[in-house]
Amino acid sequence: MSNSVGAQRVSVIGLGAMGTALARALLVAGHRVTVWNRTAARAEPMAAAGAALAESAAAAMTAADLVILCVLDDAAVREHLEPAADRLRGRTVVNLTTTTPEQARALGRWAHGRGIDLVDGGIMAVPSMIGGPAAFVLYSGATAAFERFRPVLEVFGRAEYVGPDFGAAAMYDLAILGGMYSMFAGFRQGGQMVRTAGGTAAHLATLMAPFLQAMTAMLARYAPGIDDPANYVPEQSAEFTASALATIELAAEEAGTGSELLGVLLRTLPGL
Ligand code: FVH
Repeated sequence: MSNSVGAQRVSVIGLGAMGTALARALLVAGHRVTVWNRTAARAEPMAAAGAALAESAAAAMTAADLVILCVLDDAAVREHLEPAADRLRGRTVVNLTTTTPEQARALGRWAHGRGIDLVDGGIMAVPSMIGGPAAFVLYSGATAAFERFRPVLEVFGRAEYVGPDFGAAAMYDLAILGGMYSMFAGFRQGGQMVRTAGGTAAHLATLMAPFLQAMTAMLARYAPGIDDPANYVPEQSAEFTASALATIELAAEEAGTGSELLGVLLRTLPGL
């Protein structure tokens, strides 16, 4: 056992790539795990690893005090939770399915009205990272239920509780992913640009990665510009930022690589 609360009865519904990794981590930590997956064959490896197979999603929900869902989307979550509302009363449901904040809030209101403790989660890891040092999971919603099961949830990775608003974990999750995709879009733009100068995206990656890593320190310094813009004094003025972006936009146009991304940045980024 890797946690101090002893073995807990935990059910995992959904054994895709991520649900399987979660169930495995729970087994490794010594918990009594019941699993269910829509396609039964996909659950067999987990049975071989020591999990109990439930005959239905409803049976999995009554087999544990803590029920974890990790299925495709909000519709799949609803499909299984709604008919099981009576069985779930008094239990904790942790939904690790990616949904929007509003979907998470609607599910939270639904659960609250039926005496179910809902904790919504956003997994900041790919399946192979689960249980490893770099994985972390954002949680929000029912505070006491989260604290009660925190030692169990920590087997997946660091557990970051971001508040009682059911939608908060999804909001942070999607905000972080938005930052990640913006970085990839910038790299794609840059890769296309350096190729017109005889370079390669592979070489650019070796140069851009350490620079961007150093720039991440700027996020915390820039945060007051978003949290408290009236009192924020930028280190780099709006004029400087606009001029830098206009130069990159012009270079992209000269290179013939398309410059839509820079246009968006010019419209959205004030001084840093
Ligand atoms: N994989 C990842 O890296 C990301 C990391 C961040 C969080 N996501 C979210 O986790 C949810 C599940 O993702 P997954 O990677 O496990 O996805 P799949 O391997 O495609 O498995 C999907 C499972 O969902 C089941 N499923 C789909 N529709 C239904 C339904 N209507 N009723 C019941 N289960 C359903 C599917 O079952 P089956 O196809 O095997 O029968 C799989 O178990 C997801 O929200 C990610 O955004 C993962």
